[in-house]
Amino acid sequence: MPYEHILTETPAEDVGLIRLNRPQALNALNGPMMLEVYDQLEAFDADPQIGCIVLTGSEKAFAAGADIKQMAEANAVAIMTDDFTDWSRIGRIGKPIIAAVSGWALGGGCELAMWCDMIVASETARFGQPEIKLGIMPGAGGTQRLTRAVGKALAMEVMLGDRNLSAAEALQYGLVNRVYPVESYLDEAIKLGQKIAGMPQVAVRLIKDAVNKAYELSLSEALDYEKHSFYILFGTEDKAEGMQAFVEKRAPQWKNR
Ligand code: CO8
Repeated sequence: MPYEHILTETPAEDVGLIRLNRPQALNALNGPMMLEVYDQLEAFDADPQIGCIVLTGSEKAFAAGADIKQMAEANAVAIMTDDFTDWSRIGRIGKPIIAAVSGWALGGGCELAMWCDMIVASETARFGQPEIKLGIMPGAGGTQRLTRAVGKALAMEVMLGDRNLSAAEALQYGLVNRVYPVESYLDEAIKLGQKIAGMPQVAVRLIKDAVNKAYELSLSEALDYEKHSFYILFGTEDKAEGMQAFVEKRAPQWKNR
């Protein structure tokens, strides 16, 4: 099905790429665009050839936030019932998602990057949550995810004082994984995606899931969750192959089962 607001490709046979594509609005996020993003994330998640997904925008803007022109018309009930507001479909994607961020990642754009599992940034990336200047606040996870990533003091300043973080600051405070020149950040994100896609995929899924549990469960519950996932991997062909390959001093051939 052709999309209107995103572009998709497979730059490597095992990496799926989604590009936000509303350049006239700096990739401002609206309901139809988010539905396309969810649909394509789910399509890549269901595709056995794909091991990792990269979500990107343009060099100028990952996304400059939710579409203010659309939100300007909305009342409380409209915003509550709009497709736009339920981002939980992103949280149900089993494969790792890497955000490749250049330029503006503001408001919902910063939140969308933080829904992803890792962030690779260009040197020009700028992260911020300027919702307060519109009389609102972050609504897609910003108050929680930014705080957990960079700490309370800085998160307060970003959200209350409209302070954007440069790529270097985002790296320093642990919001992003890596920073590259604008010419290479997307290629580097795809290369990281290929590296992950080359790992045994059952373990990849269970590790992603267990790391995310660090945000949702108590430590003892999360440690139990990890242990049970660890036991499950002992029933996989990849566990047998990985250990046999180590003993035989050869590269493993993953079956992803
Ligand atoms: N929404 C709609 N249109 C936008 C947006 C946006 N967020 N950002 C930029 N645009 C449009 C501009 O209106 C302009 O269009 P036009 O040419 O038709 O006037 C075009 O993009 C280019 O923008 P600028 O001319 O402003 O470009 P500049 O380079 O001068 O400035 C900025 C770039 C600084 C990024 C500036 O555009 C800006 O401040 N944008 C708004 C940033 C913002 O406030 N973002 C937060 C929005 S609120 C939000 O994201 C809440 C998320 C809640 C999710 C909740 C789900 C439950």
